Parts: sequence; structure tokens; C-alpha cells
Amino acid sequence: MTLPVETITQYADKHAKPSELSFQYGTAGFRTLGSTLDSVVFRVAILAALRSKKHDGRTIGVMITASHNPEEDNGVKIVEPRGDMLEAAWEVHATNLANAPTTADLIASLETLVQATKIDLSKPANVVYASDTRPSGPALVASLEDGLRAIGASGRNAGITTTPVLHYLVRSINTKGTEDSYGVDSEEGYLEKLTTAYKKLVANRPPSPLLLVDCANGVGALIARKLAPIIQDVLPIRLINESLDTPGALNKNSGADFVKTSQKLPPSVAEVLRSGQRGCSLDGDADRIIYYYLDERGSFRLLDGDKIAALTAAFIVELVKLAGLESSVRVGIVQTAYANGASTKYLQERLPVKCVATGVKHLHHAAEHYDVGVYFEANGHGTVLFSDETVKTFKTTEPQSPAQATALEHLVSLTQLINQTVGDALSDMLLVEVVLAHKTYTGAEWDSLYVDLPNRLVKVSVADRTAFKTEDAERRLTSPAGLQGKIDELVNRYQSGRSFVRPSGTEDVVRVYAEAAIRGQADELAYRVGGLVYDEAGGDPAKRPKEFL
Ligand code: 16G
Ligand code: MG
Repeated sequence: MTLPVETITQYADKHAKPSELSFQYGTAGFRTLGSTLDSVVFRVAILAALRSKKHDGRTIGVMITASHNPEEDNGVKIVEPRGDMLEAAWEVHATNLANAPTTADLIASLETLVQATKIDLSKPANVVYASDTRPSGPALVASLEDGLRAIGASGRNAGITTTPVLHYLVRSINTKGTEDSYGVDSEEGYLEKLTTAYKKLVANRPPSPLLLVDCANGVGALIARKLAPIIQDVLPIRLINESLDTPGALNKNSGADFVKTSQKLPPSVAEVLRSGQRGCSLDGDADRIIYYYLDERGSFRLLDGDKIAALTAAFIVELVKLAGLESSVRVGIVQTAYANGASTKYLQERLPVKCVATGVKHLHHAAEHYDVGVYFEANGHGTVLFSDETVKTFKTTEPQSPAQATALEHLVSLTQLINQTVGDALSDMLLVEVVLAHKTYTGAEWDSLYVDLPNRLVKVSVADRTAFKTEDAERRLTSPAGLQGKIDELVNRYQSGRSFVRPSGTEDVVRVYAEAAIRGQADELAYRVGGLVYDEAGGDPAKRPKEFL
């Protein structure tokens, strides 16, 4: 069988690539101004169909979202049959297809791809897709559907939903009717799975206090609204920032990214959060969560991805011990260079910790190497993975005592509660609340597991960020030559100082992270390294940001 060249040509001509633009499948797929993505999404649909054929007709996912980015942006990413992210080699194919200048070039690229990756075109192609609440979503969904028609793939529209629900659907569809069935392949099935597990885990615990959930005026609100009534007896939730129809509201002064980046409460949350109360913020596609509370003096305290990792990993380790599986089930942690040094120290004293490059896919793959892999980025992306073997062990171990039986039941319920396909703000929220309910921790008690080192993140605009190359999980620069030595020299002058520089995978900037024992020193170190990077990259002295030292 060959490609339906004529049909593809007809459709592709309606979705021509803007000649002045080039696109890249980055850390989280293609992401840019929504109005420029028509050709990209059309082509991604064709690629997803080919990927499905490559996987023998198993269903591939496509998610249209730009997460925490501004409302006018949009993006698209591909999900593999098990619900994880697109294999790295195919990211290159995606970039190539997206940049083919003409329809004829596109056809040629497709033919090369089919040959090079040995795709059997006679196989079926199945794609499930969804989008977030952005105004550019419907038009891009139409572009995607044209792509599926062009190659003759069958599509299932999952509608407007969160990124983690889409990942869940992909895995559920592909495991339907098997002994590894992941769940019922619908939003209801997802909610049912999470809430049933949650209720089992908190049975016999006192109900949790009211939790504020900031939905960033995004799609998370839709799912949270359905979740809230099911669990209100055990976990009362108050939703804020759920305006899905107000133009420009998405992610505006709200959401996980706002909180983590500005290290303060969204103004809308500040109005209602009371001293001692907990709240959390989702991002625009609900795959990321940040917690916080106000201490007794009314000061804002951040409970980020590192704190979530510390809290949940300790709980899982405790359960594994109670279940008598300490020697057979290996729990490990995966972090990135952005993890606060204090969190790494805390975790390393208890568990194996691995550091990998930024981006969910890197953490996810590293976490798969443990029996139970807990991974979180400081920015709130993360989840816990349980190997198939481990889940089997939890289910089949014969308990020798009631305490052991309970621990085993709890572990099984955790494997149901946690969305193991990808980081999931709502699933992570329930996980956190389970641990807090068991420990009867307040926000302050959770916070006191370790004390964060003060840190500062700085963006540097440079002419060419590709000149910055890193090694050692992005903790050291190999290029520009000599710069790392200068950074090392600076870092050595600060108590508990640490700093690294990496090119962003989502924005045209270089990022600088610094931490030190005291706030003023962390800031100073960040601004010194920022200045070094700016000068080294040949930045215009007249435009040098004035905070750089
Ligand atoms: C994307 C990644 C996130 C990473 C961030 C880094 C996913 C789903 N998201 O948002 O994990 O932390 O990029 O951005 O992988 P940066 O490269 O611009 O610093
Ligand atoms: Mg997101």
C-alpha cells in the first residue's frame, strides 16, 4: 500500500505552511501563537496516524494546548499508546514535517518517513484528540480532523478536557478488555477511578479542611467541577478562577506558573485565603500543581513540587515498610537541577535520588527504572510510577497481620489514585490530601519537613541561545567555552551557593538559577551569573538589565 497522495495533496493545499515561519517540536510539543498553527496541527494529525500504524493500529493521542502560556498561544503534542510522551526520535520527524515548505515537500517528507521507519501503511490508524479552552482551539481541532481525513485515519474527539485526562484516555483505550485495563475510557471513568481510590484511602480519617483550588481560568475547572461534588464529604473544595468565557482570563494573574514564578499568591486567592488555610493552583491544562498556605503571621508559604515529592515519597516508603516489602520494592526519586538543594539533601538521606534534564519526559523515563518512581519538577509537574511487577506484588502478597493488610490495600489504592501516564494536577492534589489526612499535617507541618534554601530564577535574552550547551543533567555548561569556570568561581564565594545556566526549551531565553544560604546572597549570585551570561553572549551594554551585577 502507498500513501493516498492525491487526497493528502488536496487537503494539504488548504493548510499551507506560512513561508516566513519555522517550527520546532520542543520540550512539550509545538507551542507558539495559536493563529499560526493551522499547518502544524494538520501535519501532526498525519504524523499521529502514521505513529498509530507503526504501533499496529493502537490509539495515539493528540492534545491541543499551550498549558500555562498566554491565551493567544496554543500548541500540540503527541501521546504514545501507554499514555507517555512521544518518543524522541519522532520529535525530529514532527519538526521535519512541520517545516516542509510546500505540499510537494510534505509528501516527499512523508514518503521518506514511511520508508525510513518501515511503516506498514495497510495497518489501521486510530487517534484520540482533545483541546483546552483556548479560543483558537476549535479551528485547530478542525485542522487536525482534516489531517486525519487526508490520511484516512479514524479519530475520536474527546472534546475540551485536560491534558492528563487525554493521557488517561489513550492508555485506557489501548488496554480496554485486557488484564492490564487502565480504566473506563471516558471522563466519568477517570473521575470514578480517582474518587473511588481516594475514598478508600481516607476512610476512617477525619474529613479534610476546606481546600481552595485556583483553576487558572482554564480547563482544569471543568474537571474540578465534576470532581468536587463526588468527594465533598471527605474533601470539601472551593473553586476559584473558573471563568472560562472571559476573554484574556486564562492563566492571567492566576495558576501554578504565576505562583511559582512570582512566589506570591494570585490576587484573587489573596482575597479569600485565611491564615492557616491551604490552597493550590493548577495550570492552564491541569498537568501541574503548586500548593501554599498562609502562616500564623499571614505570610505566604510555597509548597512546590519538591515539597510534594518529599511528602508523598516519605508516605509511600512508610507504607512499603508496613507492607513488609522494604527489601523487595525499591522506591526512588527523580528531580531536575531546579530542585531546591534542601529538598535534594532531605531526600538523599532517605532514598536514591536521580537528577535529569528539565521536561516531564526525561523524569518519566528515569522514574520507570525504579519499582516505585516518584518524580516531580519544582514547578509542580510530576507523578508516581509503579512498575507492573510491583503492582502485582501489592495485590498478591499474603498479609501476616491486619496492619500489613491495610498497608497493602492502601498501596493498591494509591496505584489507582495516581495518574501514572503523566503529571496530573487533580490526581496529585488528591494524593497530597491523602497524605495530609493520614499524617494529620497542617500546611505548616508539611512545610517543616525541610527548609527551602532561598533561590532566584533569572531570564537572560541573548542573540543565540543555541550557543549554550550543557552536560550533567543541565547542571554544567560545556559552551560557551570558559563560562562554567567563571560561574564556579562565583558560586564558591557563597555559603551553600549553587547556580546553573541552561537554554530554555520553550522560550527564546537562557535561564539562570541560583540558590544560597540567605535571600540577599541568592539574589546577588543570580544577578552576577545573569550579568556574566549577558556579557559573554555579547549583549548590548546599553540594554543590560540594571539588576545584573
Ligand atoms: C515544559 C515542560 C516542563 C518543563 C518546562 C521547562 C512538559 C509537559 N512540560 O513546560 O516539564 O519544566 O517546559 O521550560 O514537559 P523551559 O525549558 O522554558 O525552562
Ligand atoms: Mg501544563
